[in-house]
Amino acid sequence: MALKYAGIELEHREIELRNKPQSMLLASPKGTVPVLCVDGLVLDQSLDIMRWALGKSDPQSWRAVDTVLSQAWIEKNDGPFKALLDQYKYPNRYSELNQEEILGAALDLMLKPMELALESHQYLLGDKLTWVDIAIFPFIRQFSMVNPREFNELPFVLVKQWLKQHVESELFHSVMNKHPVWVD
Ligand SMILES: N[C@@H](CCC(=O)N[C@@H](CS)C(=O)NCC(=O)O)C(=O)O
Repeated sequence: MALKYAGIELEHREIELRNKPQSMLLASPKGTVPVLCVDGLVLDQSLDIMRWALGKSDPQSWRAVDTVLSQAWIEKNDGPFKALLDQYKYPNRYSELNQEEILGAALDLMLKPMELALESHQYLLGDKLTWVDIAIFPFIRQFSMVNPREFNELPFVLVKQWLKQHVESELFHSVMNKHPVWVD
């Protein structure tokens, strides 16, 4: 989304995680997506790719607010919330864990604080959309899709509204089309 927003033209190589092409592993042996190869650089962390793209162009000032608070949201999302999301998404891999406790922990950690933040402003950091909303909403979308009925019954009206806005955005739709799988 950040690359599209910044108007970066790129060659998109869709890969199969089960069958990673050699060219990808040569560029980035860590073997995760996304990977951006540009200007002789290999960026293989989503946030680095976002930062690079916004450094090139940031027409609606997604970076206007870049504070300790932004870092705190991102660290909480990418660390403990991502771990809980995986446990909630793949209960078979974590059969020793209690699903209700995982859900409760995820709500306390992320959804409740988000609802509180959205009570005082439209976006996570204020009344302006920032890169933090864009970096976090795909995780909340995944969370909402694990058990949509359970998610719909949660008392977080504002988080649901916020999520809906992002999922229905033109920008999100414009990057969600399918690509043929790249073969070296
Ligand atoms: N912190 C990395 C995480 C990247 C990551 O773990 N990507 C997953 C897919 S969402 C992946 O490529 N996993 C490798 C695999 O499943 O083989 C980032 O934000 O770029």
